[in-house]
Amino acid sequence: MSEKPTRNPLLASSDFLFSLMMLAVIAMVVSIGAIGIVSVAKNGGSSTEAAGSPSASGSSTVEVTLTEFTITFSPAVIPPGNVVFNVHNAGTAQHNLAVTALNKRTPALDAGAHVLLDLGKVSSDVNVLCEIPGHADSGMKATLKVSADASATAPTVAMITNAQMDAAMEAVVKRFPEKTKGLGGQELKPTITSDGYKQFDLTAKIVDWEVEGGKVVKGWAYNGQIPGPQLRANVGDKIRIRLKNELPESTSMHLHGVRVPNAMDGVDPITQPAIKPGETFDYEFTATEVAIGMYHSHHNAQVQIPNGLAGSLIIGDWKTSTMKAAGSRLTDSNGKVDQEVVMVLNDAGTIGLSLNGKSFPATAPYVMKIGETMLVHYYNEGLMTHPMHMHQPTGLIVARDGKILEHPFFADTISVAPGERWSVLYTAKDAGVWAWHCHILTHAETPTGMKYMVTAVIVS
Ligand SMILES: [Cu+2]
Repeated sequence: MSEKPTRNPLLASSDFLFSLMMLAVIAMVVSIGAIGIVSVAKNGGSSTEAAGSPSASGSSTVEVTLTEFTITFSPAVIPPGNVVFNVHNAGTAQHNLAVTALNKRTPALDAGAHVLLDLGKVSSDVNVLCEIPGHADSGMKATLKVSADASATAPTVAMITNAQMDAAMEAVVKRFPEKTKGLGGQELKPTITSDGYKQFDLTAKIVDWEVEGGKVVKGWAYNGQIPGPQLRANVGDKIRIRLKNELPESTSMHLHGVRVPNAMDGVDPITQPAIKPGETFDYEFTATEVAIGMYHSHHNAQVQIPNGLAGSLIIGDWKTSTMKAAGSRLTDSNGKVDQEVVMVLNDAGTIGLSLNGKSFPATAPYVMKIGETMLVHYYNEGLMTHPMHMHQPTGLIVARDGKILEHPFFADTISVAPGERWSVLYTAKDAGVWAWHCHILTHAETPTGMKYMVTAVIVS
């Protein structure tokens, strides 16, 4: 049941002050740590002997990216000296990285894993490979050039032939839309309680979440879904969201963009105590205004939200209000909204770059007929801005953060910053399969094909 201990406002504010003091202490510790790292790097550099090239001294950090089945370096050429590999498995299968001549290797890395591999001092070319059986023969071997006249800005050279690249790109598109286990953002019907509430029961728990085919991560989910279930209500409804915490750590839930009493704002330890593992908390309020609301964690949120603890709470009839706001601007439309879609953007945590918890080719395609209009609510639950671009048709932006714009405007690329919601009407005009993606290119494309924040609109 609901936990609503009487709060001493003084105690609450002293808790708050204590939190601020702790933040200041943490900030100091972090900056001291950073100074330590810088001095270590300098020491490492000063011990380098670069025969014949007194200027080519120092430490090199090389980004090493593993995919199926290539290994790429950035930079591709380095000067002699101490070398640290920052190894990232950007593929979907397990890989490792080995420098057999130096007897150095990483453990087998799951998809998405990052690990540092310190090679020590290096004076000649470094041969690397993946030791997972069959992977080196499929292309996962490469050579890092070590040259006294290397510049730190040497461009990345992809260790992949043009034919391999084309084949990989075609293969990934053929997988779309890839079937994966788990579908986020499904509408959750409320229970009508005897005391007149629309009650939504949510349980926060860590689950196995398949981001794309074969890539299963530990997702932090509401009711096993990423994003969490879609909650819908009307102005005037009494709403109760009963949150049970089955996570290994405390949580709380903020109702972002929804007008609620302060005690229901979900910001522990200010407006409520943290919901500890095993505990349940009731968020109760009467919906007084329409909203394109988010519900998401407000506790260790930089981890809990990107890992999956976020969903949508929509109050009101947005199909009608947005079409009214469009006025006569959508000249090719049949005059009504045919489908309403929430698209949750994410870029961090265990889920990573994704649309509604999935990475291309496992993202969901959308289907429209010419003359139909789709209302899209973009939600950004990530850590960076994403310029979302549908190849066609041009979008009419009608609302921001659940407020109808006085002057809706057309745009084909709409930047959605963290925390923002933008509501956009798209009327289908031309048949075809139209790409729809984030326009930060590294969020949409790789040397082995389209990936991450990409889907398509199929118009007929
Ligand atoms: Cu992006």
